[in-house]
Amino acid sequence: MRSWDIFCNVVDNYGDIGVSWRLARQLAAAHGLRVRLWVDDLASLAKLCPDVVDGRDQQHARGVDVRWWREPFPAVEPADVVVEAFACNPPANYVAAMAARQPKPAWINLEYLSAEDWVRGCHGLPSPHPSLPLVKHFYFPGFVTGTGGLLAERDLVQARDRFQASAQERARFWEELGVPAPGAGELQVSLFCYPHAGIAGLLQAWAGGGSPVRCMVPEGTATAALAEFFGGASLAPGAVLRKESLEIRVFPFLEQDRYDRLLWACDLNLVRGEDSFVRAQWAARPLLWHVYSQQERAHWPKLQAFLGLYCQGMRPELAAPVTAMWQAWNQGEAAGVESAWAGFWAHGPELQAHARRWAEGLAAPGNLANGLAQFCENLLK
Ligand code: TRH
Repeated sequence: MRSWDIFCNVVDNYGDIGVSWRLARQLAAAHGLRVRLWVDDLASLAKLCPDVVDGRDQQHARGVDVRWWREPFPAVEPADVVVEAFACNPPANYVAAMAARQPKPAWINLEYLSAEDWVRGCHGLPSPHPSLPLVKHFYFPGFVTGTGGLLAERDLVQARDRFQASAQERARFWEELGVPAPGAGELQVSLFCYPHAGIAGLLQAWAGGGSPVRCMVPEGTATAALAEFFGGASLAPGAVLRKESLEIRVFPFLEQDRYDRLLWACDLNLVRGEDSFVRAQWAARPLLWHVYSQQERAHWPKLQAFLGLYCQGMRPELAAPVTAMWQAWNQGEAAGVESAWAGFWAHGPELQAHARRWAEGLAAPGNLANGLAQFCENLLK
């Protein structure tokens, strides 16, 4: 049985550990691999998986050997395959042990997701170490053939379809969350985004729109905008805030699989970064993406590249309001967001049909964990 070491340095937020945790679980569950996940911030992982206890050097969770990555890094035998998530640089003594090992491990840098064209040209490329007899390979997730594809549990599509088709499963989900099931005709939204002024525009559009909107917000999200809109009301988990046709429900950060189900249960998901963005696409429901902002607007081409793919084959009358809404949301100005909303959601049913078709195409470039496991097997031959 092959052994894998995955290294994850939590830079900020939950995306780095969100992706690493998903990959680790999938490799262990679907491929029967021995997976060690080295993470330098166990508290972040504990948010996604409450079984994990902060401050423990070693523990097992969901089939994964979870290790606290801290200095001095222990002298351990490197695994057959070493994955560094997002160029996080494994510790120097570990890399030296990789160079001394026979046979040498397969070494992968798992990169960030982007729909940009250049990704295909860089996926799988080798990068020899400047001084050690080691070669690292770049592995890029992506939406198109020629990239590494997306992470997805083997039964994801079946589980999602079952959930979405079963009133009973959905009712149980809401009950476990301690939230009443959505009322008839109520638009059910989840909101996970970075702080920005545009949120106020959406709250205004929902409150004044005349038809009921229930918005589920994880604790700690959009706090400034919510506090201002609701006049300093409590935003603790469990809080319910109401204004005209809008109801906000603040929920405690959910365990990762449960959050996935929330996305399946909503009519529209506002997501951000990388992992929730991908999961909202797998949910086969309309989405609105808040891209992780980078210096010199380096994130804008990422947004445009994804929109280009997502809108392919859409009627221009649909592509225009989708593009307008996504751009307004990412520009983050309240007035622009508020005025884009009505035009966007007027196409709700068509957006739903498109989201379903889009989700059906997501498997085309192949499952990331499967492809990565095969890629590494080939390197180890
Ligand atoms: O937290 P993020 O903003 O992460 C970001 C991005 O990945 C960004 O690209 C990266 O550069 C930066 O981190 C460092 O958004 P993301 O990627 O969606 O990660 C959130 C994770 O949290 C995802 O795995 C879903 C999970 N999650 C839960 O498990 N429960 C919850 O209740 C919520 C709201 C999220």
